[in-house]
Amino acid sequence: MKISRIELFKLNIPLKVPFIVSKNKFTIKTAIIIKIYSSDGIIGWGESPQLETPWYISETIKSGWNMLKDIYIPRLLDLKIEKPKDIIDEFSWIQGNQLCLAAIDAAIMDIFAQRSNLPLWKYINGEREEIEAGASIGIHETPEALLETSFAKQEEGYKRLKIKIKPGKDIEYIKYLKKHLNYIPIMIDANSAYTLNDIDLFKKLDQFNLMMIEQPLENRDFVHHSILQKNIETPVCLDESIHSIYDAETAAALKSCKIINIKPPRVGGIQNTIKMQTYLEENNIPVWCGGMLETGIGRMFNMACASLSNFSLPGDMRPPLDFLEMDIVDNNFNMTKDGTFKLPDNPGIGITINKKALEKYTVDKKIFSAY
Ligand code: OSB
Ligand code: MG
Repeated sequence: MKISRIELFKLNIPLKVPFIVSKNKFTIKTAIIIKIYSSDGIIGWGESPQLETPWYISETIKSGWNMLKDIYIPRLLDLKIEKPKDIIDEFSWIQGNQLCLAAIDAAIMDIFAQRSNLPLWKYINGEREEIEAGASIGIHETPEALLETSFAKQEEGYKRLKIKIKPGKDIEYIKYLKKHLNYIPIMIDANSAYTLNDIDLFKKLDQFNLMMIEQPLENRDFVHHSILQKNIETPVCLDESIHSIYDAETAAALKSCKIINIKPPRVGGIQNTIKMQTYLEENNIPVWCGGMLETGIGRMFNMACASLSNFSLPGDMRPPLDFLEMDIVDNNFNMTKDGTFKLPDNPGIGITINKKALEKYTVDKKIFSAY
């Protein structure tokens, strides 16, 4: 198979309400959407959920656009693709830029699943048709405001809440939530806002029986995370620290965490996700699927990955219309009252693009042709 045409769309979609985390405030969702046409007439879609600034990962919407345009796409148009792994091998010399690779990997996997006439989750040997949903909740002005949002999410049926924290908006907020929300499991996410000097705070948080603490310390700081994990009961979960299988191996060897959040884009796509989740399963580290406020395209790929065997904890799965002004797909991500989503049965990733919405939110577009 060769690729005959590629279209890139740079998107800006306003969020319904700002999403605030320790190091950033989101008001718009940025992303690069890729549409790949195979020489045998199949179309695959992918999303690169690039952020505006490099606070979470070193890539940005601008760097991603340039990398795709100048480095990835010219090579892709020259490539003969027999199997999905050819993509991984072709780009294995590139450092970083996993979000770019993830979009290409997604579109290629979409094409190969369609060629096999299988829904993507079955094509990758996913084991569950129903995905358990958790909600990620941003930092609020007051504990009362946080409770109001959290209560609403609990009532919608989510399986767990992930509460963003930062210094000064941590233990008091969690204490207040735990007092008023007594049955939904709660975890917290610090996005690297703390250091080992805060170890007493983390010891105190043990009393709340949190499901886990996500990325308390600096990105790449495997040693300090390991010291922290030895000193607290609550499982540490790594997010930003894990970019590749080598990072997962480091975390396992140093016992830096007990759980890992795999975001398929952050690790370079579905094929790398499969490899990582299997390695972690063999090492008794369960995983769950994180999100980057994706559109329906990226969200559907995440859900397909969440069907894999080691994704045994609820992931960040708020449906796109819960946070985006409008989605660019027509699929309704209808969550059941008990907090699950059913994966689609149609071949490939199973989305229907809303062309009008895609056009409306596109701020830049580029077309590449092989001939
Ligand atoms: O730390 O998990 C994070 C969004 C962008 C970047 C980092 C993170 C997040 C989220 C959003 O928490 C979760 C979601 O997509 O629902
Ligand atoms: Mg996180």
